[in-house]
Amino acid sequence: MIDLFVIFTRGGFVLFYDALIHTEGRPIDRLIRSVLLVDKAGLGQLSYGNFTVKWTLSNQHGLVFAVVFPRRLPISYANVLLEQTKDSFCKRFKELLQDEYQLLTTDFYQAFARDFQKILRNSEDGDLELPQPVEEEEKNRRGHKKEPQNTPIVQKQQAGDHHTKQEAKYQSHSETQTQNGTEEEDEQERIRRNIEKLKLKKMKKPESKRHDSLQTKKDETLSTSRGKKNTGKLSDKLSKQEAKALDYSLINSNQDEEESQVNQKIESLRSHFIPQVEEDEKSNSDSESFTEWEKEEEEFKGTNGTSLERKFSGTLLSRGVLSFFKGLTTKKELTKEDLEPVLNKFRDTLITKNVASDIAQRLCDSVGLTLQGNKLDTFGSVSRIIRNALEISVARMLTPRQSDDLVADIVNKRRETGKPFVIVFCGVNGVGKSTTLAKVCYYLQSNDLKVMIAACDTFRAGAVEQLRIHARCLNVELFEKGYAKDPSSVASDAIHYASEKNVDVLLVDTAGRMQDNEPLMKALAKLVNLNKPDRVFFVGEALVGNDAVDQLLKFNDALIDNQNTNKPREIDGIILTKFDSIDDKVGAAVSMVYSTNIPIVFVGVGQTYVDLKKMNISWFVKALLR
Ligand SMILES: Nc1nc2c(ncn2[C@@H]2O[C@H](COP(=O)(O)OP(=O)(O)O)[C@@H](O)[C@H]2O)c(=O)[nH]1
Ligand SMILES: [Mg+2]
Repeated sequence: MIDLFVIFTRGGFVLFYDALIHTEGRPIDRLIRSVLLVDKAGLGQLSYGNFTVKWTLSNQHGLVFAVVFPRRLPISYANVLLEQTKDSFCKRFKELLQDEYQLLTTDFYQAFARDFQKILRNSEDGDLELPQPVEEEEKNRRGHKKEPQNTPIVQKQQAGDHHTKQEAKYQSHSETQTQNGTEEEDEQERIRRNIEKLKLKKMKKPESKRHDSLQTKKDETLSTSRGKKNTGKLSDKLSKQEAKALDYSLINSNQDEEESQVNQKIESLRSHFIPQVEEDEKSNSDSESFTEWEKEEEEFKGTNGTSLERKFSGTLLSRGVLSFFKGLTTKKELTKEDLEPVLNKFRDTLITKNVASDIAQRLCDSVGLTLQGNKLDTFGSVSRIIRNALEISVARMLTPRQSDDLVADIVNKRRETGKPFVIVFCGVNGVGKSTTLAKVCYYLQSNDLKVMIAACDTFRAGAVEQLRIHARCLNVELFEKGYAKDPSSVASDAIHYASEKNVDVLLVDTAGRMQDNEPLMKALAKLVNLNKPDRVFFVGEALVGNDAVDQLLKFNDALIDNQNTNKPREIDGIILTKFDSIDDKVGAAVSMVYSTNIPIVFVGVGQTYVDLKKMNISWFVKALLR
């Protein structure tokens, strides 16, 4: 028995609707958001909550036909029902479907309702299909966990509002800043008193003495120069410097002399992490780092198709994958058979770039569905249409939802609640969590935000010391309680302390853990559950290929499974590190986004603080389709 059948245009205009029950959780919204808007129509089916949705498309008329049924009671005739309904609907309204949807009045609706009931009864009696295997259902479930929010029509309106809201946020941020400026002295005094109190408290514990020295360079201004990469091997130098700088005996023997030695070491480390540039190179390198990437991202924000098409109709893809499609005829509607050989080549290319083979197949199915049924000669040259379809598909896959404006969100929260914005970094050992946290700190400082770091990797020896060095190089305060403490309570104390100190953003470092280490995953879920951070970022290595996909899926699942709530927090964003060493093998990144719908927020491209980039779609598209 079906719960719902709906026919709607790709623009979100509902043409026919037959509902037997109220489908809790709005599975059709889910279909639109998680599948159609991100070009995953090739999936054909998704399971969400208690429901399964199956669909078919009419590319010729730009229509979607979808049926919803209970997940636990799969119907075997869904495909027959969909295809027969599509056939009947398109035949009956052939003329009107050319361009006049609005003429589909109640009469048409009622006439079709009778047809539909007939098709439904026949399909139920026919019982022609085999149910889908359980594993497939489960796979679909894992790939689609985000909550639906609204229909495409509503989404368009929201996208329009977005810009003005952002402007308002920034405006009010600068107002807050000016106001803060006048209260600066009081604030400094309060900070000084708090530090004194904290010092007294910490004196009782020998290991916490280092924490105090953080304040000694408080008034030093942080160099914000960016640009030229330091090509020297940082990791070697770092470990030696680290070892010396972290020698506690230095501090206890002769305070003043040792303090100045430590400061010198920190100075030299700082110059590694924040490479200096010549004055005349500064302006160029500034625009090269964050702003250029942001500009490109901005162009992608208008996902109504036009800006994407304009962007891609030009220079990209004159060779590579596009050349596979050269032989396609222009005179008739493209069929599955026409497309099959070229899509097979496309799939093989994707696999060579580390896209998991099942995902490569699904991407090809999506592209195929977009092209199938189109008469290419009516729109322009074959190559242009195909190029656009490919590029738009890939771009949509990599932007599963509107990416965040992190800085604006931070400013907004500060303005509305006065509380610090909390970001938790998690991931497997050695992937670059702490380094990435330091890079994000530098990025946020460059945006005039006051940042604090919380050392919640209370597990791995040296983790707190490593963060101390970063904190000193970045000239930010580190909240730490040493080792063997419960990380969730350290985070909770850090949040209170950051609130007191009027911090804008608190960055929480966590211990690395393998995705299948249950106790450690439980501890992470506890930290998230208890502290309700504003963002949970998963840090993964681009280098490890498809293992990163497995890590991400398991982290996300473990996070959900270990929270005792109906609305569990999930991973909000991915930061992919070591992108500087993967050439064009960007497939793992694509697979990660495709299988989870979680966006890539930043990519790490080196070991210094300036080596952090926002997700650059056009770079991905080029690498993937080269
Ligand atoms: N080449 C390169 N190395 C990186 C990048 N991010 C981090 N690393 C290096 O990876 C190593 C491990 O980083 P760390 O932050 O300690 O990892 P954690 O154990 O996850 O906290 C360090 O040597 C970092 O310098 C990156 O984007 N590119
Ligand atoms: Mg670490």
